[in-house]
Amino acid sequence: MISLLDYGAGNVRSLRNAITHLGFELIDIARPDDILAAERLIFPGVGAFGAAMHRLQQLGYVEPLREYLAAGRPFFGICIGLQTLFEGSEESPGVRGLAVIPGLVQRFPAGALSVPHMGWNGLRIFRDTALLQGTDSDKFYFVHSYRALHTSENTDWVLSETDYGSSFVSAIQRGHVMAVQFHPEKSGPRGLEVLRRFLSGDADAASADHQAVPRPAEQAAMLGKAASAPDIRSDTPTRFAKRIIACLDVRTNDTGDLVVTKGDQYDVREAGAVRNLGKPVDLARRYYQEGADEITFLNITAFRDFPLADQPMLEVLRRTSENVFVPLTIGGGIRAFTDTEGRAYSALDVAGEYFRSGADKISIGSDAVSTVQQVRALGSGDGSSAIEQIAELYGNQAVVISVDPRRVYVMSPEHTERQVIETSIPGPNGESFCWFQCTVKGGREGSDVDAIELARVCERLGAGEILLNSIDRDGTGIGFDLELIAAVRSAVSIPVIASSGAGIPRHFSEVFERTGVEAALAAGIFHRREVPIEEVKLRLRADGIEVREANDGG
Ligand code: 1PR
Repeated sequence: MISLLDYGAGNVRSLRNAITHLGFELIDIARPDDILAAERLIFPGVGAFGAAMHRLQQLGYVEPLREYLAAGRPFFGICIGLQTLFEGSEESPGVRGLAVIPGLVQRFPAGALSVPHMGWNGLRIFRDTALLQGTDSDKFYFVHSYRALHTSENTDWVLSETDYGSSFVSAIQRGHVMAVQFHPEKSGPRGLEVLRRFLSGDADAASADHQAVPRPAEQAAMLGKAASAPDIRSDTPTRFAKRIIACLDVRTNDTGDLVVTKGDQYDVREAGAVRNLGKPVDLARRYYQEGADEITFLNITAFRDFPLADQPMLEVLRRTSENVFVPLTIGGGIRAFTDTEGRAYSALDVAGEYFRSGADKISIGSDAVSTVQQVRALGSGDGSSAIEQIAELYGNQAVVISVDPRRVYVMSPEHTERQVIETSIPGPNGESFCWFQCTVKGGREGSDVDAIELARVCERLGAGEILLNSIDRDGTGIGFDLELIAAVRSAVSIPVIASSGAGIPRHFSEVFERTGVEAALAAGIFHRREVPIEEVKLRLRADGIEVREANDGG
């Protein structure tokens, strides 16, 4: 029996699904006594370090947890569940962690690499353990802005490090107490196997220097003692992979079925009818098996109706998360709403329902444009926007901004106040300058906001990633709009997903080589089976671009 310590923030549904999928039964910790009564305890920390510790304090869980850990009983922490084992974190100064492991968790420094560290990376394994045995060449899904560092004082705990700029602690184990910075429940079959080893007890006794967690006195002594040399297995740096994302534009067709559709420059109708390219749950499952690193659903007509009334869409998410174990993003209609009976819902209510149904990230389109217009008028954010509220509660990494820009050509930069680029693709009247106008409601309306301003402001408000479409390129198959993508990529330090226009595998290499984006997304070529995901990854690998093995799907 597995006990789950879920304090109700973020998407724990995937972890529940993963545990059930692996054939284990699960009970929830509902009161402090349940912790000491647990046989095996799993702690998927979610959200910010301080919020997690406050919640544990409020619930009276801190002392029983410390006691459980001090007794060296089976424990598995995930992400913040690893970080809270340390003494504290720069994320929440003054908040004490569980302090089982010496050291402070620190933010990734600003620099060439985007923060959060979001995507698939490897493990450099230090000790021979059953938990991570044979995973040297595998990749796992990480998403975090803070990380624990390996020091001489905590070296006895460190199982593996991962490199992102510099190296950080990606897994720890001492006796039956273990934790990982990555998300095994989002890391495909390889991640599920790591989870299974904990759940089954196979990982318990396998550490070469298998020891119980030290009692506080021993711990104090240990803090002062010289570090023992780690049993280093490899000194090859781990390599962060570029992500390939399959996107499913979903809407109800004219006969009332929820279908995956695909537009040409956002027009999804052919001979008057909505194109039907398949069923959302089946297609998502297929892309998981074919090696997609992430799946995105866009509810493309959600701007018309109240999205929480759209139960089939929520059902799609619930069913997909039962057997798709890579990150899921959902977009469409995330904004405040008043229903026909006058009941008001906040964007947080809408997002919360998506997270509870299995989404790891939500994507905000039209509402981001009005937010930027408001911020312009006010001079700064006032905490009331969907972006700020969702990022505050669920973390920046959970908020993606979906941008739907189209080119607006001008004769010279003086002809507009927007951020203009000089373009190598001249306009209809020979113009050699353009700006990228953000549209709303699925490209139906323009705005006075340009894509660069939008990306910058949303990053400031707390967004964790930009999904950058292009109406000009959508469905054309002629390649990504490299000028647009390079301009937005260089304007922000959060990850950017290039989208729209992929036609052949080489387009993916090109967008990574020429713009430095972290991920590339495609729809049409995958839906029509013109280019399998595996072929894209083979091309990328041949061009020297790091990717996760395409056949890792399960
Ligand atoms: O504005 O918050 O309700 O969100 C609506 C979301 O729906 C936005 O993310 C918007 O991009 C999306 N959307 C709205 N209408 C359409 C449409 O196509 N009529 N789809 C639409 C956007 C673009 C990509 C597409 C890529 C790759 N689709 O998702 O998958 O362009 O396509 P390709 O590889 O075939 O070229 P809100």
